[in-house]
Amino acid sequence: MNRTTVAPALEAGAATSDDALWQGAAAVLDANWERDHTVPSRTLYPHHWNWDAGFIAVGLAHHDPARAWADLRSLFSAQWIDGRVPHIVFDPDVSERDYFPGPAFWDSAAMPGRLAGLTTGIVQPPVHALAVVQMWRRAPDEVELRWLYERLAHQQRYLLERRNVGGVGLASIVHPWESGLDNSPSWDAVLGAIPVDLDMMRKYRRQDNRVANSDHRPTDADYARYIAIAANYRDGGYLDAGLIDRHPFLVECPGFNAILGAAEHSLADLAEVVGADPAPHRERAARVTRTLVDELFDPATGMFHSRDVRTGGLSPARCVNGLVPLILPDLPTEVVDSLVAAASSERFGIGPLPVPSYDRTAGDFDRLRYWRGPIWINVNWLLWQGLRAHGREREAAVLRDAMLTLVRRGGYHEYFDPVTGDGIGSAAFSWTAALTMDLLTGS
Ligand code: 9WN
Repeated sequence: MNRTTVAPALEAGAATSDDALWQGAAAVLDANWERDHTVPSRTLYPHHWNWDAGFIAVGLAHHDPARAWADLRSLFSAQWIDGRVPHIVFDPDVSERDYFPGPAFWDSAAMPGRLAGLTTGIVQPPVHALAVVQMWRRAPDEVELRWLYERLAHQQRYLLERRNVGGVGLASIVHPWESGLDNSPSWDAVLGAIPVDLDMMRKYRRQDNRVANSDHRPTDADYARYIAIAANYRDGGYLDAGLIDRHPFLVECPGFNAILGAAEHSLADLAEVVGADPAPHRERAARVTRTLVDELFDPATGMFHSRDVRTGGLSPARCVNGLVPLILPDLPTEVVDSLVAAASSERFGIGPLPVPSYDRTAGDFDRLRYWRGPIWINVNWLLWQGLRAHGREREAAVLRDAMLTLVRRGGYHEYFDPVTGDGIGSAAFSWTAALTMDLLTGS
């Protein structure tokens, strides 16, 4: 891509002051607040989403800390008995027609493992402990921290034990939605082996394509597979025992597992505050880091790749989740160097734009379709955290400027065109607003 073509366009919004940017972000978070939680966007996502809540809490910690604590309390109130935190907690006041697949499809009310609320039965990356460390630093609330600490630790146990499907000590995701990177090329090889039943989609009505541009969203074939995989997990009672023999999608995602490892580091810090033993958290964190490097790092590409647990094969695709392990503080220096080199190369290129979700040089790089090219602020924020954790201040500063420039010009969009920097998707997206606040404070 010709970098010089994007720069003039990006300058167009340079006049927006930091103060105005902050106020705009606060307005998005206020408008998206609903009783006891924040919705990701009023148009497309009218419920309470799992990893969104973590990123949103980072921003709320600056803007309205009581709401940050309340948002996570409400999410974790829907934690299942086994420790899983559902990827969506449905708002009972929102019509079934407003989001598909909704509560009727997931049928969680019939599941003995569910404690409260109408939810899905799948999870998302456990970013919440990272957020709680920041909330504690800015607005400590001991009662809330103690309540959350137990539940955060329970979430970790669920993921590290019950989801250790491959047996090496990494968590498997059982659905692309669990990664948060729904239609990333990371899953193409695994999904390609699952038959598509487009007839099944006739039974259902996709709501996303009515609200959003269908050129941006996953295709119908992708969606048919998503529904089939979710139905298979649901029909097995959302149980994890024996998945290897009966479930078609089992993947070790480097982004998901890096967040899982980073969460153990955060829990070690929080354990010290609540008087628990931090050592087991640090040991688990070190184990996840080691295993990730041993199992999912490919020295030939210099980055991490997802693995199909059923075949043992690594995905050849170079996707942004392969850079996310940078957030692990105990990553070996040569791996850090290699990830920073990959993130700075023409494939991803930090600055003048942030990092796209997929290798720019790949033949199937797609500027518009969700996680197959566009820029997302949440994963870039994770990379920013990682760069700073490893003392890569110069790259961190460039990335921070690139993110702020994008939002200053395009608004608090859900994602951004990786060529022009234009904002696309929902225009008032909560995590973009929340993380903008964090970037503005620079801490
Ligand atoms: C399915 C809410 C969620 C994010 C995901 C993003 C998108 C949902 C969808 O929106 O996924 O969970 O309907 O496409 O990919 O990361 O959590 O913002």
